[in-house]
Amino acid sequence: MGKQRILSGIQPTGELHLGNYLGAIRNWVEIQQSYDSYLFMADLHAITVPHDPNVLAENSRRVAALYLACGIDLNHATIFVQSHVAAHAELAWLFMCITPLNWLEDMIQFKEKAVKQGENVGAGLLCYPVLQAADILLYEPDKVPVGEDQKQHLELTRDIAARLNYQFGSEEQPVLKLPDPMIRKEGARVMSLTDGTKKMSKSDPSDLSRINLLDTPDQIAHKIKRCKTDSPRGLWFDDADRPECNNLLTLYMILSGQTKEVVATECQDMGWGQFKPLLTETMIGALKPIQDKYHEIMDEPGYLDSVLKQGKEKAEAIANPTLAKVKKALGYLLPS
Ligand code: ATP
Ligand code: LTN
Repeated sequence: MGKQRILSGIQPTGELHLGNYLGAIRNWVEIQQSYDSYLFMADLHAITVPHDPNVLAENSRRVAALYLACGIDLNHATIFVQSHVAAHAELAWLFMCITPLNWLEDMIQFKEKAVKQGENVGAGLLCYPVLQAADILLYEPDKVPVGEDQKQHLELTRDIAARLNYQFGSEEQPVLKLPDPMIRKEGARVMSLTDGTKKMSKSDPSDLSRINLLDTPDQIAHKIKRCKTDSPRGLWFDDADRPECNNLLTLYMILSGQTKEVVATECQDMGWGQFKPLLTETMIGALKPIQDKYHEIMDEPGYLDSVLKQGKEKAEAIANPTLAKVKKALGYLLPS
């Protein structure tokens, strides 16, 4: 039996941050030896909110370079651009026609992002999870490693697959395979530096709310100096009244590679004045190898483009047959 397959993606909508790394990419890297991985830049999703056409292409390249810089190994993984594989948009349309509208109106991410858009909510934002379902089901993955915020979208993906199987397949011969989410507890929800109750996010208007993977040591030091803290003396985990404290300790724990018990003991009597420089140093040290590798990759002419060209071909070899299978089940006349 061959290796199990995983699939995941990130939108190239801005700078990748620690939440993307700890919630998603780091997990892909840790498990990659045991799986066949398909990782992409979700650039079709990136235009569901207003976007700047001058930076979209470059953002996709930057995200690809960061995947590699974070340790994704092309011996185990295929990296590609979502819009390079036309099957994503086509399958999304087919799914759109079997997905009840009220399933989409219930999506938390839609509700949150729609509020921010005011009057100008595009239909694409509502249909975002349908496209995501197409991204996933095209590759028939066993697991989909994502951060906690994507749980609901993965449930919807399974619901869409089950509905299609029920309507157009049979119990013995399901058309699509139902994938399992893979959500790691630790780092699955990195919180904003300016509000410990909100997730760290690319789309937060304040850059002070997040640590970007490419932030310079000075920027990191500045952001940690300014991040929100509280007044109790001593630092401890898991106190619902101290979300910022829990978030910063967790970041320190993961980035320093220490256990929770060791960090809890080390920091129990610390004040913020002592802890913040420690966290700053740890973060700068953890990000430096990623940043060095990133610049190396970006400086090598033609390298990234060849990775993405090969990625497109390998992705299409899996995606196109799945699309054809769905079209056949739906009764389409296939080209001869
Ligand atoms: P946006 O703000 O533009 O919606 P985002 O910062 O939430 O973007 P995505 O592209 O939506 O990032 O997410 C990419 C991956 O990173 C997903 O697997 C998601 O679960 C994970 N992720 C995003 N933010 C966090 C976070 N704060 N903590 C843990 N994982 C996260
Ligand atoms: N919606 C995801 C990005 C994404 C994705 C996917 C993740 C688009 N398509 C398929 C996993 C599998 C997000 O993280 N915001």
